[in-house]
Amino acid sequence: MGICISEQEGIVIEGYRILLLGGGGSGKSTIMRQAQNQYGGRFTAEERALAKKTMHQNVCSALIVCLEALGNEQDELKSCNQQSSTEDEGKHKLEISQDKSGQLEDPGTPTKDLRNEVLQRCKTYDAEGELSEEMGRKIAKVWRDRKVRNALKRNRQRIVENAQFFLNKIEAITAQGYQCTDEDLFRVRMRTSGVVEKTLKVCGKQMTFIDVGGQWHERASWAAEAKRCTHILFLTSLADYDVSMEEDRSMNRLTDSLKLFNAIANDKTLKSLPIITFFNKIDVFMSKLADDLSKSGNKLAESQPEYRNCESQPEYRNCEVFADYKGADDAGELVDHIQRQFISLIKKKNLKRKIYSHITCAVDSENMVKVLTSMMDSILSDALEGGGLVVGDDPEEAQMICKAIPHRFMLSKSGGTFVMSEEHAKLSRMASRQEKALEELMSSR
Ligand SMILES: Nc1nc2c(ncn2[C@@H]2O[C@H](COP(=O)(O)OP(=O)(O)O)[C@@H](O)[C@H]2O)c(=O)[nH]1
Ligand SMILES: [Mg+2]
Repeated sequence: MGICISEQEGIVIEGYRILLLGGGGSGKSTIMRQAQNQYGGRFTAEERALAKKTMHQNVCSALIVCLEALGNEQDELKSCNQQSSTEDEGKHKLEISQDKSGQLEDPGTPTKDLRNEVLQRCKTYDAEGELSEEMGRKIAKVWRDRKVRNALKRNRQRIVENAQFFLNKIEAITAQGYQCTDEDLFRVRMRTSGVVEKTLKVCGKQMTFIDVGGQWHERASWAAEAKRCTHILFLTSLADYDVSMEEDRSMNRLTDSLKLFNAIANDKTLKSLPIITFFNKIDVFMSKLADDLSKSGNKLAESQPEYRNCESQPEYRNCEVFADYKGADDAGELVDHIQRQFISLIKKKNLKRKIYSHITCAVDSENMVKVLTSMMDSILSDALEGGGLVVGDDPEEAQMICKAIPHRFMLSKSGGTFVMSEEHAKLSRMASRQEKALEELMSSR
């Protein structure tokens, strides 16, 4: 297929044009980089050099939040600990006072002076600079401090997800001559402004990915871009259930994403465009949830004494998306619920459109190879008829899991790909149709 005629306004579109939509930080640019890596060439030296500086900047922003918060958090902990038993009280008070005076708590724990020095350097970091090897060593020392790590954990809503990944190898990434790896490029947070296009050749076909900024002020340009596209790739971060919007702190990011999806999926002018949805950041979701569940109730106290008496319900229950949720504190059920909330928004009259859905981890190349291959096959084959059909990459396995747990939405163990089906009998027909379609596709290549 060389030319597509858009049904909207008779606009002639060359090849396939996939518009990436979703809130800021949902993973659009990362998916684009994964597609580039899979179907385009290797990342250039310039891209790697830019990523290195941005990586250092990510580290600095994370440390600013975490080191500044450390003092405040210790005050909060103090009041929390005041309610604890007399025996514990003494112990925790001692810990706090030792830290406040800047004394060494354990051998190897950095002094307050070193933390301040690192904080000052982070505050003066500018986009043109790089962190020196010496500063890398100092940061490493600060990062080894359990208090600093805990502060990062507690403030993760305000810190880019992968800061921890970079901090864990801070000495390597600040070493002279360090070259960014592919994984660094997937994990670095670079904010997109305006519209970025990348045209790749997939099985001899031209595929253009259009990446746009996800912040509110950037969204005005989306409608114009959508008119020139053949597919929408919508991204939601599963991990956003406890994160608020930068633009409006009272708005939860997952709720905003749901509203955005509603507007896009039911927009009259876009109704002919198939939608591919990626429920992304499954890795962050899983680790956040595990933390969230262990903190709530009293379970937490065993492993983290500072939370003793800080009893609370799991954070996800405060998110509007879970307002009617009656299920268990179970990752599979929760992800299932999120997907239902999104897919059920598609109005009946729009159900004829094709919807493809995947659970993804955009920083995991292995997962992305599978998901992107499946997505490209779906786009290229165009042979899968029937409204609301969602295709996984491993029908046999999905079938098996569906039989075992008769949910409407199923998570495939292999690639994290989602298969949607009313019941497994239908899924089985669907799977054999898919296999046939893929066979035809392969033989026509
Ligand atoms: N751990 C993890 N990080 C992710 C995932 N997807 C994206 N990220 C990170 O989230 C940050 C924001 O991603 P980005 O693609 O820039 O979001 P965009 O604003 O939608 O373009 C980057 O640091 C990415 O590396 C994921 O599935 N897992
Ligand atoms: Mg972006």
